[in-house]
Amino acid sequence: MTDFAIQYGEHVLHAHQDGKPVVALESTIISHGLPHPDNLRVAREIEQTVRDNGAVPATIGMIGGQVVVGLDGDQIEHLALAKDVAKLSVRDLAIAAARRADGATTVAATSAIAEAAGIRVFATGGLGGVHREANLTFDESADLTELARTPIVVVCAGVKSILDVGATLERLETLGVSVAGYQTRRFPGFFITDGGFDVDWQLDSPEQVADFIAAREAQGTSTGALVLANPLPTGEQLDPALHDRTLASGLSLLAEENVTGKAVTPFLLSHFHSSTEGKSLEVNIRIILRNSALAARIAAASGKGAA
Ligand code: PSU
Ligand code: MN
Repeated sequence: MTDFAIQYGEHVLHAHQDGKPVVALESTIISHGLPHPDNLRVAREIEQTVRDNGAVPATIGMIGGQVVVGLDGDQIEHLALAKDVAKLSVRDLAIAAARRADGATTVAATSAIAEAAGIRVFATGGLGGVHREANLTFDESADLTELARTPIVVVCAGVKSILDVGATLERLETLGVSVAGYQTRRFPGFFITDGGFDVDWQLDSPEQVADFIAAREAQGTSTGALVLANPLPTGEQLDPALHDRTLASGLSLLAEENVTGKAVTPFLLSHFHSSTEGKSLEVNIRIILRNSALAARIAAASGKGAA
């Protein structure tokens, strides 16, 4: 009989024992969000950035049906380079385990696993959300519903601009997910600094975010996550005109090639990376590294990265 319980990497076990802060990291970004071979290099840089900012990285994924919190170097390399890595949302986790699959976890699955592992802070690039024309396709990422029931802090650059940002913000409100800008009231659009919408709250320091975590626990009134939106400085964003052109061509290709379901996000990201001559990739990498650094500082400030 296989033991399906969550396995922990040694560095994460040690962090738990020593009471060191831990930051959860997802693996879908690595296997499906970034092109080979940059993805492996970036996965390592993300972990190093977390360490440089005072926390222990726990990259989460599935190896041979086993959920691992704190993949080791070889396991990360495997998920980055292997061809048959499944994209796992929460609903896929147990099926993939039964199939002894290798899989990369989305924001939804990573959040659920991190919460089960007592990790309070999670860094990613951009959330999934409500897709454009979702009124016809019903395509809304399970990231949103999972964040409604998982008390974790997700540091991200808003939602990907390939989505309907306004509709996603509305859904986050309905679902009771807390949303705050980091040092801003403008909600970012991932590749671009300003996604076109205000948010109600702004948090200004890792200590303020740590206070949010303490207050939510003390109040006991919310089961939802905090989406902490950390925009790129305008000088580092993807040129908005290039962004809009690329998005338009990506959306028509999507329709032409009839891409649907969980293939949509990887398809559009890869279209961006190939048709901007690597510019969007550079921006994507900067986003992830900045979010990882901030998440590490939050985990350190809260002293509750590991419960
Ligand atoms: N953000 C990125 N790159 C990605 C993703 C987000 O910068 O690859 C992934 C995340 O894992 C997110 C998922 O949870 O895309 C959302 O996919 P979907 O829209 O199919 O739920
Ligand atoms: Mn979807």
